[in-house]
Amino acid sequence: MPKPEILQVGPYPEWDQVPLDQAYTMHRFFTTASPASFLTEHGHAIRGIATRGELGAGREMIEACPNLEIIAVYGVGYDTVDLDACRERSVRVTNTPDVLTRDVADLGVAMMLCQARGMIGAEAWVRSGNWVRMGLYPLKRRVHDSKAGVLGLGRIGREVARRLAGFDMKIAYSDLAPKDCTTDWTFIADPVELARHSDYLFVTLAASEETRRIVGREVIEAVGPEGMVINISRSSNIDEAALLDALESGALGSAALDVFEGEPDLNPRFLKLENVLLQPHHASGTVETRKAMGKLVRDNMAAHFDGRPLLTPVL
Ligand code: 8YV
Repeated sequence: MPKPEILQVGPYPEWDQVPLDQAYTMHRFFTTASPASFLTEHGHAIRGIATRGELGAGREMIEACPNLEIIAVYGVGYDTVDLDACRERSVRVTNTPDVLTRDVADLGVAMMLCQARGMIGAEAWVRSGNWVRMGLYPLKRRVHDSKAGVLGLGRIGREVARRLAGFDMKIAYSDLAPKDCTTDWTFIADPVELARHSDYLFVTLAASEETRRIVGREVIEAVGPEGMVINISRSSNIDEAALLDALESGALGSAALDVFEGEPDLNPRFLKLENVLLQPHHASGTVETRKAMGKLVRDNMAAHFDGRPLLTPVL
């Protein structure tokens, strides 16, 4: 039996690449000089697409592979996969939920603490000799006893809230409806109201057309000049132009961001700001979690090609 041919949209670590190369004929799309002519030449042979959360698979790619059966996403987010195109062609889609939840929550909380206490600037204060020359580092804002808003109490939002409760923060959340959770967490349906109520607003929504720019000017300004927005979901959930305006004008106190429009080429306006913590979309980036994500991608693909039920199907 010939090995199934797979279109690989982005690179994987060696520990995933080796077993993938053993089981499949992997076409490294990201190394091709001419993606269009590559798809014309190989598209008909492709039975699977292996992609990453932020890279996805668009309609053009899906339609260029008429014998496509499955798209396996290395990531929990699948907003960059054209699900309509998949449905039209009965293409299965899998993602990697659960295995990354706690790492993403950990980084979100670390980002809040790092930014609130000015840890990046404090490090520079020590290294530059300012501590010796100028004395004590400027005072920063307290985290405990303050109010946290969690926009989207899904798997990741729930783990963020649990951690914040451990920092003695008061928790409120917004979602489509109240969730089954501790009564200490207050449900506030309207995102603007939630923002008004929050010193720290966490954006933990799964991105979709419905959530596009849900954190707009009104929400951002409701967080206010003393508040912070933390985004560990997708940039599309925030109106980035409004966020930049508010950070520049001081209408928003600060932000801590792991995701950006057009990443990794982020808007240069971000680089001039001191009130934003910039992270390179690495919330799931630990060895343990990335190994688990890679295994889940391979297990889903193996299940599909063996005719067994998928482990974590989206479609
Ligand atoms: C990326 C992510 O997939 O889970 C998601 O949705 O965006 C991330 O985990 C990761 O950066 C690997 O590319």
